Amino acid sequence: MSNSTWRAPFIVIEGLDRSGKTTQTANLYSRLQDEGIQTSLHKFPDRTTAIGQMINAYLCSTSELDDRAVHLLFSANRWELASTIEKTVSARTPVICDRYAFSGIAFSAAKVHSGNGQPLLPFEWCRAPDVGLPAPDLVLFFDITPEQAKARGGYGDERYEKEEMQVRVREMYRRIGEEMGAGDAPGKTKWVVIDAGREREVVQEEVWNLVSPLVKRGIEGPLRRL
Ligand code: T5A
Ligand code: NA
Repeated sequence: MSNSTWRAPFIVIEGLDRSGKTTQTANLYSRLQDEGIQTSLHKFPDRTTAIGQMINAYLCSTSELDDRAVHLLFSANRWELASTIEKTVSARTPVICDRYAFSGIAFSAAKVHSGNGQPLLPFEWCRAPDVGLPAPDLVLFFDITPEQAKARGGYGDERYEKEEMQVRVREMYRRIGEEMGAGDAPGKTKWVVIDAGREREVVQEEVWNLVSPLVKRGIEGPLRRL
């Protein structure tokens, strides 16, 4: 780019458990590196920080936390990295995140009372703590059916890896995606649904075709906020 005001993009890969996010972010990272493009890769929850360790203990069920408290920890875990993300894209290094605020909303808003099946936390309450975080330029939402996820060896032992939960999470992501719209308007986050139930290589190619032009072109204008 000739203009001196451009910055690098902020790209998020979101999706259901077992949809292949970590596989594809790792692949994307090394493919960009092969082309000489250094990127900054992050994963949420970032289990390495003090807050991340509390989240990890909760997910592994070695600790119990109030649902609101853990929701705020997930958000705080993103705020810990907010200024780093901002500085990195300004310094023209693309940022790629494996999960972000959309996971925060989708998983918390999908929780229900065990007795009556009613939602535990209002959707808008779940959204609030992330308002003001850096907004991604592109979100790739990895969609997969619970049946396809099961075929990948099933869910693990972590707290949210249960089929009924995943069905509700998928519904929440659908709602978030609808609210974002196609996002093709300039200055809006673009939300793209990826059919993540296909072969690794097919998903890989689609991801590459969406991400590489953005990385190579750069973004005009400042990072926006959620
Ligand atoms: N959470 C997270 C919240 O509640 N609030 C928040 O704010 C945030 C950020 C942990 C949990 O935290 C919740 C959401 C989660 O429940 P995590 O650490 O991202 O989040 O979860 P992980 O368990 O690490 O990751 P996932 O289970 O989501 O898996 P991935 O990354 O989607 O999938 P991946 O790449 O590890 O692949 C899963 C398996 O499938 C195979 C892989 O080899 C692997 O065995 N696979 C494929 N198989 C066939 N075809 C393909 N195309 C395949 N791609 C991968
Ligand atoms: Na993962």
